[in-house]
Amino acid sequence: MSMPVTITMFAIAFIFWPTESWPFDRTEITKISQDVMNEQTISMDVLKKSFSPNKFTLRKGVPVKWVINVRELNECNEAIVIPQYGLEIKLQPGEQIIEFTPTESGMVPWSCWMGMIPGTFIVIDDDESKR
Ligand SMILES: [Cu+2]
Repeated sequence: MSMPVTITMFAIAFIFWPTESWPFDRTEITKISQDVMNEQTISMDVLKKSFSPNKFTLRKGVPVKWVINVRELNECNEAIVIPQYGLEIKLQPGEQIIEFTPTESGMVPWSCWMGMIPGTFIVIDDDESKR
């Protein structure tokens, strides 16, 4: 089989290959990597006297999944307030996921509902993190 014939056959196979079954579907690959770029997940344990960790750096404009693992629930830590976002999160034992998108850069303090156990989000511009 001469080279030009082989190339032609491959070209024909490529043209008639059903798009759905083509293993290297470019649109699918692009979609997955965009999803990774377009969300940020943070995890935190709720303990008797602390949130651990209690300081997170977030990228502005990127949806956040805040995985809260409540291990030692009590009257003090049963709710988290984020005044700047107007959020009050009631906690239950076990894992819960809070989703939000920070729209402004800067410091966002939060705490237990009594203000005794503190925490902070540091929201940075996406441009800053690329530099
Ligand atoms: Cu408290």
